[in-house]
Amino acid sequence: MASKPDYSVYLVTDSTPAILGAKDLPDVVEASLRGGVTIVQYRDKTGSREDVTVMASKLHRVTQKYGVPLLINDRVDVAVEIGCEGVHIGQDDMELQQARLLLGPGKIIGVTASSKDEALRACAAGADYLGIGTVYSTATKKDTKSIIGPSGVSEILHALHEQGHSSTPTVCIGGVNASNASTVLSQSASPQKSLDGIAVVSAVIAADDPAAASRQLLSQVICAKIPH
Ligand code: TZP
Ligand code: MG
Repeated sequence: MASKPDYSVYLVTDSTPAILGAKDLPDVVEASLRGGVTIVQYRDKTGSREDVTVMASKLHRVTQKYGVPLLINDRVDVAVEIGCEGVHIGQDDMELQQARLLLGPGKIIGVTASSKDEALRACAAGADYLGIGTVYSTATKKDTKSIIGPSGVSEILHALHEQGHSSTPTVCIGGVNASNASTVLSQSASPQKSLDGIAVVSAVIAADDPAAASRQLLSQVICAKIPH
């Protein structure tokens, strides 16, 4: 999987009954991949190391079938153990340089940023992409530090451009779904830099038909990327 990752529709998983329901996570992830999800982050805040490692391996087998990268949230050790494509770390997680050392070369390291400072610091430290948010308040993550709205995303994109980080890919996260994706993408864009994609949890994981939900999101991202 040496080609550049496609961040268009970035699925972040959630294994809690409130969002996943009684469904099987690998089945839901496979359906989302059939629908066109382009990158997957396995996020499990509560599972034991062993359980997370077992699930991560299952998910990796699924994502590999579709040639899509699998990233692990927080747990760099699990990513190292299963040999997946990378990790996503927040502001309170392991330092990026240490994650890079543990993962070795060629792996994807993404960082969450909710402000210009956080975004610029992550880029300076060598982040491969940024997850910008929280855009809208969401029941999926109740401890969000700040709700920045599309205008906050746009300010961060502008700062990235100004500081020479135009080429760092960005997705936004938080409350994004099929009914607001087009608006988020257009309103978040700064004149010189647009988002590369949208990151979603419940819009796909909680959907009755995750494949159809993913397809709908992908078509919105593709439409937003057409110059007009
Ligand atoms: N980080 C910021 S908001 C969020 C994460 C992981 C959850 C987004 O969930 P949803 O269901 O797409 O609003
Ligand atoms: Mg984290």
